[in-house]
Amino acid sequence: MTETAPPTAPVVDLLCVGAGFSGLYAAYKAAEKGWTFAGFELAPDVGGTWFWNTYPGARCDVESIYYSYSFSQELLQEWTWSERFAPQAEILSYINHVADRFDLRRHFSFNTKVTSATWLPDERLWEVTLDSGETRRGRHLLAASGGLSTPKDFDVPGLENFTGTTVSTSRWNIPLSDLAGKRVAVIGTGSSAVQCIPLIAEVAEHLTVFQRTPNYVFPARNAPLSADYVDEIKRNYAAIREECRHSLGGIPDRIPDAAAFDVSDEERRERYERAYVRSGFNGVGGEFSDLLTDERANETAAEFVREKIRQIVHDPKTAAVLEPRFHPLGAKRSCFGTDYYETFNRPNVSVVSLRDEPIDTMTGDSIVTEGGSYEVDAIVLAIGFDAFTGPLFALNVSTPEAGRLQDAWSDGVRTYLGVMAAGFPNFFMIGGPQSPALASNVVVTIEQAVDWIADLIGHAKVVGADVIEPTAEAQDDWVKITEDTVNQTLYAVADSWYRGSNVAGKPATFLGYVGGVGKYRRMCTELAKRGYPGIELD
Ligand code: FAD
Ligand code: N01
Repeated sequence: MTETAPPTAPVVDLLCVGAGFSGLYAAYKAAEKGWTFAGFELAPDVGGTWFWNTYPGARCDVESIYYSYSFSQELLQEWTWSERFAPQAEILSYINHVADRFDLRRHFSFNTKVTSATWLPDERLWEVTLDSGETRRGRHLLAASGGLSTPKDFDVPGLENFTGTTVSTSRWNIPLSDLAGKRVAVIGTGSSAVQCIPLIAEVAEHLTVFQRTPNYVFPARNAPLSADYVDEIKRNYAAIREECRHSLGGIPDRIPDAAAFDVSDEERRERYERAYVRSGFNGVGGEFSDLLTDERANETAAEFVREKIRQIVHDPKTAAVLEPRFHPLGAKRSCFGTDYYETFNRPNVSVVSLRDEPIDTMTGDSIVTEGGSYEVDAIVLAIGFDAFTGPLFALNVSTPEAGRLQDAWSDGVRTYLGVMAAGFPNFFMIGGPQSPALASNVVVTIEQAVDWIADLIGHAKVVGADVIEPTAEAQDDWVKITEDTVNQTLYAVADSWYRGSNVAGKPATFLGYVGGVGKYRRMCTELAKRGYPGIELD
């Protein structure tokens, strides 16, 4: 459905970019409050991440029963997840169901890209320009544009020479059968690659995985959900979701009762074995209290995973290449796969270590590394995203005084609570950089952000203010809190998209708040109760 706005389109309360989990909940909230809302979505339909990422094997790695909205008890009761980790198509069906159930599509213009957003100080309004050239105006601007929605540039040398099939996981547009009987290369070994590699291996004549940094990959242990289990969850859904809201990562906490060296070597090993069977974010990486703060402790868990790889992978040379050695466990996002390491036992699968032989260039039919030449018919790029700032900078958000957001952030991201930015009045980010989104069940972070922003806008209306803007001091304090928090952890020592190091030239800022969604919620709620100190209302 495409809404064409006439030039005289009315000023709305909320302009919103994006129709994924964030934008849809924002539209729901606006309708609940009786506020006018105009949303714009580049894609032809709702879904965001789950519309775009249709590669084979794509599914969530936060359990479905938590990775979904909690704002409606009726919705929780009427939707039934089929698997522990829902596949992409099921999550997309769910999002479509939500859009229909709450009549949210009517608030959005699809196939519509926002190309710029400019603050008009005299009118105290935002004006967005669309790719059609039309403009729309609104009192507040919501960036619901996603943290992982802008694919990273194809920064692989010589790709333009390659004449075979090229497909990226984040914009997958071919049936898997197109790769059947082909010599396929997958470049990258992050979460997307870990999910698609086993399925591509099943159809390809030969699959060569080009790995730069080996990851810690755990068995997802996906399974159908039994009717009894679903009934039990549904009976307790309200309480379970409340627990998620006050947790560390947006899933029920499993608080470790010991540090890694509080227990004997034997007990530690047994506990890792049990955690490995349990899997998930409360698995091996969450077994002891100091795994994300103490390198020696972390190394015990890392070595446990390396041992597993050596047990699973038959060829010792292949196992050695796959063993993660370049960052602590959990410092980059751990991956969850099905038969990932087992796939490297197949006779038609091999791995090339790009640390030993970087890619030099490509020819029409080969990837040429410093160690050799690999003939392939198809290349799958699983190289990730320009996280958080990619989509935000593409919005070209600007004010006459502060200039463009990308200029204000040229030395690194600076936000207030990951929600607002000093110098950019009435501009709000949902699941933005320096919010807990990066290290959480993102839907929990999104719901909290939308609720808090709506309360703040409601408060401003009550006190008769049109303009909401954080002070530079409050923003400095928040940036310091995010830095101090991450610097106490091993997240600080790894190169990853978490800190922008996957994109050439991107300033290094850790892009999340890792103190936990529960603690963050308490801080935000307290600030609201105190009348929003740190935010100027005019
Ligand atoms: P998105 O879903 O990214 O939606 C943003 C939308 O904004 C997109 O549709 C985009 O087209 C649109 N948009 C952006 N810029 C513009 C513009 N200029 N004009 C118009 N439209 C624009 N998180 C978890 O917590 N658990 C998981 O298991 C999990 N799995 C993931 C798996 C994959 C493959 C990926 C890529 C991410 C995963 N995530 C996961 C993170 C996921 O992105 C979030 O959970 C969540 O879907 C984000 O929702 P959103 O609405 O904020 O952003
Ligand atoms: O991307 P990534 P992703 N040449 O950035 C390599 C979520 N997600 O799409 O580590 C060669 O993690 C790069 O190597 P290195 C989740 O939050 C969740 O897989 O930079 N290689 C790395 O191996 C996740 O963290 C799920 O050395 C290049 C890989 O490509 C986030 O999305 C599923 C390269 C990129 O890994 C991103 O995941 C999918 C180059 N030029 C995604 N550039 C779930 O399971 C990059 N690489 C729920």
